[in-house]
Amino acid sequence: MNKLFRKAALLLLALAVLTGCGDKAVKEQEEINDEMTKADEYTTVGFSQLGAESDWRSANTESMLSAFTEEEGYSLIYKNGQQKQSNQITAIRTFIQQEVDYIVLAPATESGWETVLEEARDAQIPVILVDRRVNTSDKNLYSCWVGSDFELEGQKMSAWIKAYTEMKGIAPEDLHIVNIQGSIGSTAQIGRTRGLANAARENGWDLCAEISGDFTETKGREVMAALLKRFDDINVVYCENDNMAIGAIDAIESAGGKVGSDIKNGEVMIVSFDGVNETALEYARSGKISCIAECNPLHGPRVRALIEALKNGETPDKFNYVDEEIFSSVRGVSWISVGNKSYTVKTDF
Ligand code: GYE
Repeated sequence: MNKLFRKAALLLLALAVLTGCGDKAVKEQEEINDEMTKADEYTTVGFSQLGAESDWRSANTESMLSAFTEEEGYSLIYKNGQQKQSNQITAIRTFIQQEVDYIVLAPATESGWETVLEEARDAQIPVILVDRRVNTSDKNLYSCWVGSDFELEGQKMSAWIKAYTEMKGIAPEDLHIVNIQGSIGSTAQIGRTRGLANAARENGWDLCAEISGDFTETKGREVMAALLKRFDDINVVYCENDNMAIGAIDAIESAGGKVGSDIKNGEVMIVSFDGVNETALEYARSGKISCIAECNPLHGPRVRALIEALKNGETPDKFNYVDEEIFSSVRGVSWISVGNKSYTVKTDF
């Protein structure tokens, strides 16, 4: 039905254009023809990406763009929210007007989505969440979600810090940790922050500061420089993504400090999340970054599989978690455990 209306509207537009003249009219006519063919032949998906703040995000966008191709039977409308929820809300409203078949949302923060998701539901367009989540009280405002267990990532990292420092005989109260957080209110920040904060409380670590670096290298550098002025005993920097870790390392080195895992001899230990950026992986191989908790960005085919399931009338699982690893080239900790599960620390990455 929706498609019929759209076709009628497009035909009316086509008539209007045909009564015009010149190159512009011809071009517009071509675009309309194109849109009509696509609406008929392909499954249309509107994808609201939150921004382009990190290498993780670029890899995620790339994965989505290459999963939803015309060869696969899809016409993807991609909108970059430029880190602003208001842009994402506008994008979703545009998708609703365009009568897309599915909406995929990678939300910037968890709150503030009720109204627009209700609008999508009223228009009977299923919404699939990818990466971060929304915290609507009505979970039926979206069909399903796929992404990482961010708190588990934080717990794994904390378990690694605990195992490593215990092995080195460093007393818990001698760990002076700062957390350079991701964008406040995003699921990735909330989970990773909670993982560390709980571990700090349980182990008696000194968590000196938690401050956001918005997941960007520039802010990571700025925030670290400011922290170095405020505290003179920081020996662990927990960066909630690799881009901020790169910035923080730069700030520490520029201030004359040395990064590495030799805390007892004055090195500042850097740990981070993602494992996507090549420089960060190189730093992890050479020891500038002591440990990285992997966060997998390749969700395109996973989201496509969820949409395929919905198209076939199936009900996919509501929450779909991806498996992730932990990388470190620092010797001595070959596995860690969280709850009753253990994870091998990958040294070859
Ligand atoms: O870790 C970070 C990005 O939400 C998992 O967002 C994502 C996070 C990722 O900017 O690099």
